[in-house]
Amino acid sequence: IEASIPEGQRAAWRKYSAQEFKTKDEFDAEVVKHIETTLARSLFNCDEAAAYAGTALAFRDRLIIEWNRTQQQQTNADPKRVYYLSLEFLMGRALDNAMLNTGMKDIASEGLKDLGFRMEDVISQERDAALGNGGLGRLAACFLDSLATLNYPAWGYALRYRYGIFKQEIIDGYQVEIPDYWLDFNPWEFPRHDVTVDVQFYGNVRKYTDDSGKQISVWENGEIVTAVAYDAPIPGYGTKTTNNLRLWSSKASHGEFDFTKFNSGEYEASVADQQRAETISAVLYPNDSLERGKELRLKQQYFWCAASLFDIVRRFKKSKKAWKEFPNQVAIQLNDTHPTLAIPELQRILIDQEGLEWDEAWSIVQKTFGYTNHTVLPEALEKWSVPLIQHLLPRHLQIIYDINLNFLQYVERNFPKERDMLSRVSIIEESQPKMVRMAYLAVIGSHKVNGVAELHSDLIKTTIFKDFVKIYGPDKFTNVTNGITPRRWLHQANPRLSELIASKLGGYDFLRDLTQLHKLESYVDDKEFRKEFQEIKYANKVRLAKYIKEANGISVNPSSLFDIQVKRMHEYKRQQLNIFGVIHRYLELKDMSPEDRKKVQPRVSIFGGKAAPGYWMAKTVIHLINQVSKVVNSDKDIGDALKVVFLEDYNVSKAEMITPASDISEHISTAGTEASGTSNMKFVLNGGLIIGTCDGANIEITREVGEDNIFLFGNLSEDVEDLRHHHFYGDFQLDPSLDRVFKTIREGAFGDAGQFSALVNSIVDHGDYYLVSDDFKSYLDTQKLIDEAYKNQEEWLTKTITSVARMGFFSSDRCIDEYAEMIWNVEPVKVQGQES
Ligand code: GL4
Repeated sequence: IEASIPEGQRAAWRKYSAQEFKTKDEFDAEVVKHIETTLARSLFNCDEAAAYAGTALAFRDRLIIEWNRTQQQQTNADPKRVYYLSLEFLMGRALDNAMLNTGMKDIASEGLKDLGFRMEDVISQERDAALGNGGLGRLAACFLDSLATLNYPAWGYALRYRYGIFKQEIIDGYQVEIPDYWLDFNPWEFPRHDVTVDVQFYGNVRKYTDDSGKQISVWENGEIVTAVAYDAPIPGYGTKTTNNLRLWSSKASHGEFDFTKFNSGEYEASVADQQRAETISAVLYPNDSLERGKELRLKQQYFWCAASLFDIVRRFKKSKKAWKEFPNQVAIQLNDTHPTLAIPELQRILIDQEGLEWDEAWSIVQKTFGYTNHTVLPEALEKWSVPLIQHLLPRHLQIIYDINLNFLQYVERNFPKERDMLSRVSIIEESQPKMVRMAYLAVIGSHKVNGVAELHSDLIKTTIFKDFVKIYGPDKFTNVTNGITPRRWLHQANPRLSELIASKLGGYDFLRDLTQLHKLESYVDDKEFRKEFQEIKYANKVRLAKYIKEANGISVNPSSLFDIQVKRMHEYKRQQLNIFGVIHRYLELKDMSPEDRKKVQPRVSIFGGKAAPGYWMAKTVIHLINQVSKVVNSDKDIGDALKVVFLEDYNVSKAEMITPASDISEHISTAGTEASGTSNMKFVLNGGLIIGTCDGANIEITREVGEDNIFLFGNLSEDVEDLRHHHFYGDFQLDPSLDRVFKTIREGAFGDAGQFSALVNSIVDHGDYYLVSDDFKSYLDTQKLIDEAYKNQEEWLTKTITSVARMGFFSSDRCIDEYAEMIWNVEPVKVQGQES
């Protein structure tokens, strides 16, 4: 029964309906009220943490008013909605974003001043919402910002992990992982204890034939875990739309604990059941681009898919439309293969619960889903063992087998001469044990498949999905090059630059249409503009230098060239290439006379990033960087000519401080391995240049900014296979500079050489899979060019300004509009400010 107040009693509601604060005084009143009541504190014990909490609660109230209004108006309009299913949303902090997106930051700053607090101090109290690993999770967060800003009716669905990505500490040069329990105080979520879904696991399938002769399957005797919804409001920038991110939390289906067991004295057993249920949403798996096939991970995936689909179907059913309308009301985007179980789950709902015929149901499923592939790395392609799925999800396994059977029959009919194609494209890999290939299931169950940058989208068509292009034709496969939200990555991270741009472009419209940046090109020769632009970069470097001093105790000169590589630690991203280059630079400096040393371009090499806890090689690279840092920074001969810094615990809020401070950033993956990269876009948008390989979005960045404004180097992706082949047959010569670097490491210049032998040997003896040696010379040559180019500060400045002006393409708004048009077929819904 819909609970609704009868017309006669609505007057009081309208009169007292919650209002957003509009003035500084109203804001202060809200903050003080929350501090004194919600938080039970007072002006006698209000610290910065309490000021943050009060401010956050004031904004939370504001967002929820807009959220309610948005949901109500979207429900009335009943448009097609987008559901973005992602196991990761790397949101970072919410307060600054909420203040900027609602346009209330200035008012809040003034208000906080009245109450005795500084805005920066208050903002920095917030912990990051770190429900993601790296680029894939951050992309999902940028997409939510764009979806709301562009007024698309869209929901994100994910898990409410109790522990997000671990906190990284560096102890004696080694990474140590600390749990990230982030829910202590989280004002941004709304528990919806009334929105729950019971999710089943295990059990068996009973089949019978009903009176009409129809085969019925019943999945029964399973174990039930309850999903509870927690909602986080997502405000758009400069719009009334506030969308929803729904996070599911798991709990035992019978509530707190089992009273029957409890009363009969089995205390431990009753509590154990409860804990086992809660474990499902307890922790984010900390691997980026790596799948490890753990049962709990599969449970997470199904739990989240089942709860989300139940919710989506429930919403659809309220409209009482026919099932064939489902794909006209619902678009579901699969962020990588992690939510692929949603495909057999929707098929199961339609045939087992709603009584549709297989073919009708399957046609609905295919029209509903779109699948985004984010990597071609083989170790990241998800496969689940058949026995595991059989055990955990017996009905889904049957459905997967039926999907596969229909598909293979289709292939056989259409390609009768290509018998060996059948085993290649089968969803089931005939290994021991058999495995379910999730990417194939995702391709078969979706109407569109996209990669995330042009090169990557081409590569998936010629490698992992080659046969599927033949089967379905090329139109099923498309490209949507990634983007970033300019709200967080320019306006919030670099307020001075944003303000300078606004002053020239006549306001902040460019934040909603980033292509307007092109108008900045006419200021490239404007003396005042150039000076201001350069001063902003310098100030951002000073800010980072100050942080480095506080965090690492290292003094760096802000006039040095800041060279930054911050991202997840991974062999394919080649932080090892960077640090070997740093060692080479160090050796060259040592060779020089003190006079010559004074002539070189001083440089600060800055690293940051987490390694997956089980990724030993990545951890070794972190250790090497820290050892090199120790040696170089304390070498009296070197001074300011070279400093090496490893920044601990790289995360979204740190990225906001680091990104605007680069002169050069490194995006140096082995060609063909980085699907897109997104920090490359952030750095250029903030007036830094790139050293990079011809990989991922670097290629499109080059197309936009021009070849003269980027430092590309290294082998091309089409040559990678050949080069690997040569290594395999020992048919290669180690570059002499790299040889010398290795010799220095082996001699113990950076501590016990044994620690680094596997790293060195992977290149010298074990095939150099990531082609570090092949690209080393070209990398060093390009770094030389950079040193030279940086000496001409005027030309450098021209390059950076020109590049910023040409970055309009890389807004995630452009990306979302492409998805909306090519894949989802959805339209924006304009939300009105006042309730009608
Ligand atoms: C990634 C890619 O590695 C990265 O290049 C891309 O930018 C990102 C978003 O599309 O997705 N894929 C995986 S897996 N992790 C990523 O960060």
